[in-house]
Amino acid sequence: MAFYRAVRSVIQKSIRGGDSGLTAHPKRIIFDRFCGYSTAFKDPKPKTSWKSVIGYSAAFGTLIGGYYAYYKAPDPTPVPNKAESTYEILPTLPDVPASKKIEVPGHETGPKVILFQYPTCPFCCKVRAFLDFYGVSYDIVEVNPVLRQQIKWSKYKKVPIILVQVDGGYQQLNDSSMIISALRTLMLDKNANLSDIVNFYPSIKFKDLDGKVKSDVMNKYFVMNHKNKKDSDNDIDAEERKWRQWADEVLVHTLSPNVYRSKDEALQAFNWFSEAGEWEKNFSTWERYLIIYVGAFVMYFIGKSLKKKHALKDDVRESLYDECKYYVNNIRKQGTKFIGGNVPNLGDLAVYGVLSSIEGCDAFKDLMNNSSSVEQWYQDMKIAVNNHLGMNQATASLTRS
Ligand SMILES: N[C@@H](CCC(=O)N[C@@H](CS)C(=O)NCC(=O)O)C(=O)O
Repeated sequence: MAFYRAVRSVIQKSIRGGDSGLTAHPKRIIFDRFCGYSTAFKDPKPKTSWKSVIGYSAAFGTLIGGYYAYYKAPDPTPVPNKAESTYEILPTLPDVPASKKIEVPGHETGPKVILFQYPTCPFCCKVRAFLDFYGVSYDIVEVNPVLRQQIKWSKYKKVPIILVQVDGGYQQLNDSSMIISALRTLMLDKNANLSDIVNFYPSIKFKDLDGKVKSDVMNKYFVMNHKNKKDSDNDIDAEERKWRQWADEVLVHTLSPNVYRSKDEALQAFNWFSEAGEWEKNFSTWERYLIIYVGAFVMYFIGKSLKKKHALKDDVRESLYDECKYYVNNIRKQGTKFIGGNVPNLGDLAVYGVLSSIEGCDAFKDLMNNSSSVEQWYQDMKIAVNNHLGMNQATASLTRS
C-alpha cells in the first residue's frame, strides 16, 4: 500500500510539473519572463501613486492577456488518450541485423538488449553512456536517418528505442529518459518485471500551444526504487532528476547552434556524423554526399533559428561554456568529483551522454580548451563509462553473469 501511495504521489508530482524547479514547458517560459517584467513594476517609485501602478498594471495585464487569448492557445489542451499500454511486447525480434555487438566480459549472458539508434543523436548517446557505465551487453542497430527502415516495425518513430528480452518476447522501451529510468528500476529490484515497470511511465498525448498533438512520458526522470528507501534519499534523488532534466531541456539546446555555427562547422559536423555513423557502409556515395552537403546547408539555417528560439547568446559558444561551467561549478560547490558524489549518478551520465554526441566537432574541442574543470570532469566520466564503473551497482536482471 505504501508503495502504491508513493507511486501515486510521484505521478501527481509529475503532473504538477515535477520537483526540479526547472522550466518544463513553453508556457512556463512565457510565465517566467512575464514575472521578470512584473518584478520591474514592483520597484518603488516615489512619484508614482499606487492607484496609477494598479491602473497601468491592469491595462498592461489586459493587453498581454488579450494578446495570448487571441493569438496563442492558452494552455496545453488535454486530448483523449486511449487506455492502452504504450509499450508493446514483440513476440519475435524484428528482422534487422545488428550493426555492432557491445559485449562486457563476464556479462554476455543476460537477457538480450537491442538499441536502435543514430550514433550522434544526443539522446542515443545518453542511453549508451548509461548501458556502458552499468556494464550491460547490448546489440546496436544503426537506423538509417533518411529511410528509417530499421524501425518500420515500431509505432514510435523516434530513436532511441530499446528492446529487452522478457518472458513472451521483447519488451519495447521508448524515450531516452524513460529507458534509463525503467532499466535502472529493473537493476535495483531483482524480483521486478520489466513489463510491469513500463506501466509507471505512460506516454500521454496533449495539444501544445500551437495546437499540435504531442506526447510526453510521465515520470520519465523517476527511478521507482521504492524499497529500502530512507527519507534522506529524497533530496538526493530530486537533485539527480534535476540534472537529468537540465541535460534534456537546457544543455541539449546549446548543441545545434554551436555545431552548425558557420557553414564550415556545419560541414565538419556532417562529415563527423558520416564517419561515426559509418554512412559509407549505409549509403551510396551520391546519397552520402547529398546528405552531407544538403544537411549541412539546411542545418546551418536551422541552427540560427534554434539560437533565437532558445535565447542563446550572440556568440553561441558562450552559452555552451556557461552551461557547462554552471554544471561543474555545482560539483565544485559540493566538493566532489561528480554531481553524484565520488561515483557518477544518472545526472552525470545524462550530461556526459549529451556532450559526447558532439565529440568530433570544433565546438567540443573549443569547450575543452575553454575550461580545464569541464575537461577534467569529462575525462573522469569517460574513464568511468568505458571501464563500466557502475557494474557492481547493476545488481540484477540486466547483467546476469
Ligand atoms: N524525448 C526523446 C527525443 C528523441 C528524439 O528527438 N530523437 C530524434 C533523433 S535525435 C529523432 O528520432 N527524431 C525523429 C526523426 O529523426 O525522424 C528522447 O529523449 O528519446
